[in-house]
Formats: sequence, structure tokens, C-alpha cells
Amino acid sequence: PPVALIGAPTDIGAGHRGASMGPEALRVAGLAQALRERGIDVVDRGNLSGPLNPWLPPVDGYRHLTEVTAWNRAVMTAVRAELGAGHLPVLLGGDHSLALGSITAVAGHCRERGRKLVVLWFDAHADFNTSTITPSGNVHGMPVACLCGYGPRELTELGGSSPAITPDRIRQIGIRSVDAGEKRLVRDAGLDIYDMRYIDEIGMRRTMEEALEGIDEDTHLHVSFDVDFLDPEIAPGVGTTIPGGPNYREAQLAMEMIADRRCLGSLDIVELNPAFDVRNRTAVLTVDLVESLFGKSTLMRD
Ligand code: DIR
Ligand code: MN
Ligand code: MN
Ligand code: MN
Repeated sequence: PPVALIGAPTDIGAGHRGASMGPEALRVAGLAQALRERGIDVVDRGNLSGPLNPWLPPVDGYRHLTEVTAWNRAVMTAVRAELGAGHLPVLLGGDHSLALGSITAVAGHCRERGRKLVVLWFDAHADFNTSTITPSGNVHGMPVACLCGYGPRELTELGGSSPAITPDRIRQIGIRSVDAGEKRLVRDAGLDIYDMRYIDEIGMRRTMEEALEGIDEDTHLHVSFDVDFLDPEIAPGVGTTIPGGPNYREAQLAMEMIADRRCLGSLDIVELNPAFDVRNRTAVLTVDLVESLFGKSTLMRD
């Protein structure tokens, strides 16, 4: 299907300023052209608009909850429109709180069409905090919990009165930073987590085989790609670098193995922060990975 790029230039849910520059950095790195070279139709919808970042301290465990909600409503509406038109929405964040709007839209679409949804969540973090356990109040550390119904009503009921997804829809890859209270919650919810220890021990190939298990043509696969998934040595352009992430080839292999399934239905590219980057190299790397995700390979295969 044709790809629709949707920019959401905000850092409203983050702990550092600058992810608001992510959409433009990805455009400058040639995202649209790279996909067109693969023979894909690409339309760039430009940027959504929303409230500025007031940069205030948390209130009742949430920072900028009103503004986060406004941005997510805009994202949800835009993603829903693209899915309805048969397009493959690519959200250019922006921080990871925006995955709430994006995945809420995707989940609604799948419910209407009777399609099975699987979310692959690439991240150094589990993003499963709540207002009572968060160390920061930053909502980008909470989207998975909110999607599963643990969070404030304005976010858990973005798409209607019941939670967007159940925890069994999510598979998390690359995790290596989970906060103390978050660890218990993640275990209680039964999240399917392929952490770095697991990837070190069994390798990226077997990890991805397991993470992709049961995914077929009837599956809508949503990839939520937090750029801090990558090792900071190759991807310095993020607000919260965590050492010990996947290297270039491990990340490429993960993307290539997803492409082989041919069921990518939607994508978030989030947490790219040009204020921390070096000559836009993290954006260029991300475009490289997205090319692989859309089927670029070294040789003709199949
Ligand atoms: C941390 C950081 N777990 C928090 N989360 C980040 O503030 O909740 N997510 N950086 O991407
Ligand atoms: Mn994240
Ligand atoms: Mn992260
Ligand atoms: Mn669909």
C-alpha cells in the first residue's frame, strides 16, 4: 500500500527537549526518497500541529497531561484517516507518548476489520510506568501501560471506553532499562519481553523468529520503533541513551526478518532527537533501517 508520512513535531512527553525536530531530520535524511527508490508510493502529509511544550514539572505524576492528550488526539485522527484510505501510516515523532494515539487508531481499525493485531515494540525501555511508580512523570515512559488500560482516563479512553489493546498483543525487543516499580507491573501484566540478556544469549535471529511467531497474512503488524533501541555508539541522537543495545547488523537483521513476513501495516519512528545527534547520522541510520523494514536486501531473494 501507499505510505503516508505524518509528522508530529513535539517533545511533550519527553524528559529532554528536541524530539520535536525529529520529523524534519528524517525528511532531511531522505526518508521519502529512499522509500520511493524501493518503488513505494509515498505521500508526505506534512506536520500535525498541537500545543507548544510549556516545560513544567509533573502534576499528580504526569507532566503536560493536557498537552499530551491534545497531541495524541491529533495523531489518532490522522492515523485513522490513513488506515481508512488503505494507506500505511508512518508516524514521524516526536516522543514515544505519541504511540498512544497511533496504536489506539490501529487497534480500532483492526477491530472494525476483524484483523489480528501484533505490536513489535523496539525500545531500550518498557514504557510501562504509571503515575504512582514513574521516576520522572514523563508520559513517554508510560504509553504501553496506557494502551493496556493502566493510566489516566484521558489517555486510556482515547479511542473509546475500553483499553486499546491487551498486553498479549505486544512483543518488546531490546529492553535494557526498566524502573524498579515498573519491573513488577511488567511481570504482573505478562508482557512478552525479549530483553538484551535474551538477545545476547540466543542471538537476534532466534529472538526475531520467536517475536514473529504466529504472524501471517491476516495479521496487521505495527512496528513502534524507539530509536533508543539502538546502541548509543551508532545512534547518539536520542534523549535517553542506554548502553548495550543492538549493533548495526543486529538491527538490520531484525528489520529484514520483519520485511520477509510482508505484513507491516503501520509504523512509528520516535524519540529521534537531533539536538543530541552528530551531523544527522542517527536520522540517516534510521532511514537505512526503514529501507530494510520495507524490503531492501543485498541480493535478489525469493
Ligand atoms: C524512564 C525513561 N523509564 C521514565 N523512559 C524513556 O522516565 O519513565 N522512555 N526514556 O523512552
Ligand atoms: Mn519508548
Ligand atoms: Mn526508549
Ligand atoms: Mn489494514
